Amino acid sequence: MKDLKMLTDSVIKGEERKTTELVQRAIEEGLPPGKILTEGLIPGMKVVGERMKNYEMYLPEVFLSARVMQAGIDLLQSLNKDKADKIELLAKVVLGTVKGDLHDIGKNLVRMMLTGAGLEVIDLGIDVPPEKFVQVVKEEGPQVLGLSALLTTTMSEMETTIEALAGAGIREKVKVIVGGAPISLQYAQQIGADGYAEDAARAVDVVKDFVKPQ
Ligand code: B1M
Repeated sequence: MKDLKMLTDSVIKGEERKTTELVQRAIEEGLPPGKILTEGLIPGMKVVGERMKNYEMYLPEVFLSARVMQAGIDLLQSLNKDKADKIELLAKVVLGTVKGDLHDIGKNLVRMMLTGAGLEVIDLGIDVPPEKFVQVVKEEGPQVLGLSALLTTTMSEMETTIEALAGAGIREKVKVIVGGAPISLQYAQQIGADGYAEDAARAVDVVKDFVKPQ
């Protein structure tokens, strides 16, 4: 496949079978999964986001594109899993999308990249309330907690979650990394997070830095 534009278009159009076929073909042709993701699938969601903002695409179509994007990511992940199994697990990360927020594509990418990098990830899914994060951090004792938010209306739940960790007396036991489209380094610092990553690849760097032997 000369370029990945066909793949980008199939995400925009919400064509599931075509998308998975193109991802499969790209893999067979030896393209690196990271390239398929960043130059094929993600640009498609970017266009969908712009069209959504301009009222050129509505929720049912956005849902379709999101499902197709996830199918493409799942295929890439199945490829990555084989590699991850051979790597010794570095540390444990609890991950989730905060309360009130149903967006999970970016969070799933973060999970996929962390897993691929040899970390054990406990994914709590979407719409996760602060008390659930606290409970799982207590039970599982992860070194890192990852919070994702895509809405300006839900990003404050990150701060609420950090406060809940402090309230439960476990804030110092876990490093907190935050990310998602409306989040910035400045915001992360403002709410007392330990780290911020702009994308899934950088999230791996930040988490690895957290858990590296001192
Ligand atoms: Co929603 N949505 N959505 N949506 N949606 C956005 C976020 C929006 C920007 C669209 C727009 O208007 N242009 C807008 C938010 C505006 C705002 O808050 N200011 C919006 C809105 C308004 C809404 C609804 C309110 C719409 C409505 O109902 N009227 C509603 C809210 C539902 C809810 O959550 N309660 C809603 C619903 C939906 C769908 C369900 C239809 C669907 C989500 C499906 C799903 O996730 N399973 C959806 C989608 C698909 C989008 C857009 C188009 C794409 C998001 C996405 O998956 N991007 C989005 C527009 C956009 O972002 N361009 C939009 C691709 C993904 C790879 O990127 O998630 O940013 P992203 O993840 C990145 C980084 O952010 C980072 O790494 C990832 C990539 O490497 N990252 C982390 C993410 N989490 C991280 C965690 C980390 C580190 C990095 O550490 C832990």
